[in-house]
Amino acid sequence: MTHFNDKQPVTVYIGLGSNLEHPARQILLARSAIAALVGVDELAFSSLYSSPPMGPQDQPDYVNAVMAVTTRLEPAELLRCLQRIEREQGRVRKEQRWGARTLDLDLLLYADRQLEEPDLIVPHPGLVERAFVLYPLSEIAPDLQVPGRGALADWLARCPADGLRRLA
Ligand code: ROI
Repeated sequence: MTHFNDKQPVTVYIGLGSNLEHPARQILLARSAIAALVGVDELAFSSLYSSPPMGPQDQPDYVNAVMAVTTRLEPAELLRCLQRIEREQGRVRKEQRWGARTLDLDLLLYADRQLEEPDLIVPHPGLVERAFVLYPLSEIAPDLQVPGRGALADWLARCPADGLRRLA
């Protein structure tokens, strides 16, 4: 069953990351899969960025990007769709915390909502601290206010690029 809001579509930001099985290809495949979801429309897509791994260093560099969509899906339902896309692209949950993965899709922001469900915290807790999220997000939404956390631009100004590189 698909649950649509009765209201106007809302804007949502999704973080994409991959460091296995041709990461850039994984990110672009995921972009198409998200844009093809019923009740979801793509608004913007950042450049692709290469970033050194946060967490264990014995894994390849990541490719990261951020996508903006409008949707009528409720947060929990959008999350389920994103998790299905992760699985379809071969995501296997491994033993190691913060290990390599073919695809990671994070629900970063959902309209101006703040959610604290067991399986879904929005805004995403890492958003304001991670260069690989802040830089691509700022590229497509420079004037964003992060609910409960203030202006995105202020977080960006305090965040070193940390080896992040925008890919051609
Ligand atoms: N590191 C980088 N650079 N990019 C990611 O997307 C990313 N995702 C993760 C962990 C393992 C924490 N490290 C990451 O989940």
